[in-house]
Amino acid sequence: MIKLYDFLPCPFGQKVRIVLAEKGLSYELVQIDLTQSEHRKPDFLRLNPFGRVPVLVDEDTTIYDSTTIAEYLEDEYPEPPLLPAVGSSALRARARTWEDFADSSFTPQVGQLMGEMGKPEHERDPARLQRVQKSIERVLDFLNHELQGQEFLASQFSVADIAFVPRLVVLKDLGLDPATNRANVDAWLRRMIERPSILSLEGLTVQLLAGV
Ligand SMILES: N[C@@H](CCC(=O)N[C@@H](CS)C(=O)NCC(=O)O)C(=O)O
Repeated sequence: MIKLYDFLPCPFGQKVRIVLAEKGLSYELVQIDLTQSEHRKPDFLRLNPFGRVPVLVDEDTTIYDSTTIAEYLEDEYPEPPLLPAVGSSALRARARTWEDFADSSFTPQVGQLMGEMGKPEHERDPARLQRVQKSIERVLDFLNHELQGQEFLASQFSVADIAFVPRLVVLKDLGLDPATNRANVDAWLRRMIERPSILSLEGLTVQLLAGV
C-alpha cells in the first residue's frame, strides 16, 4: 500500500494527490502538520532528511520532491499516462519545462502574494505587492498565449497542467482573477476543475468554490 506524507494545504502535495487520483491509485494519507513542526521530528526526518512534504513510500521505496514522485508514479503505474508518449521527446520536454516553471517560479510567486494579502491591509508593502501581482499577470498572459488553440499545455493532460492547478485556483480569492480577459486560461481552468481528481481534492475544494 502506498503511503503519502502530506500537509493538505501544500501545493506540491496537492500536485501529487492529483497524480495519484488520476492514476486511480489508493493510498494511506499521513498528515504532517507543518504548523506544529511535525516535519522536524526525527521520525519524519528519517524519511526525508530535508524535512519537507510530500513524501511517498511505496513498499521499500521512499521518494520526496513532487516532481520525482510524479516521475516515479509514471514509471511504476504508467496508465493513464500523465506525460506525452515516449518518443514524443519535444512534447515530453515541454511538459517537464512547464512543470518545473510552475513549481519553481509560479507557485512561489503566488505564495508571496498569499503572504502579502494575508496581512492586515495597513501592513502590506504596496511596492512588493505590485511587483508580485505584475509578475503573476505576466505568467498568466503567457499561459493564455500558449493555450491558443490548445486544450492542454503539452498537447494532452499532463503534469504540466497539474502543477499549475493548486496555485491557479486560489488567485481569484487573492484579488487577481486569472480568467479576466484571458479566454484561453478561462476555458482551460474550467476544463481542469471539471476533473474529479481536482474537483474532489481535499484541501482545495473550498478555495475552488470560492475562487472560480
Ligand atoms: N520541491 C519540493 C518542495 C516541497 C516544499 O517546499 N514543501 C513545503 C510545504 S508546501 C515544506 O515541506 N516546507 C517545510 C520546510 O521547508 O521547512 C516539491 O516539489 O515537493
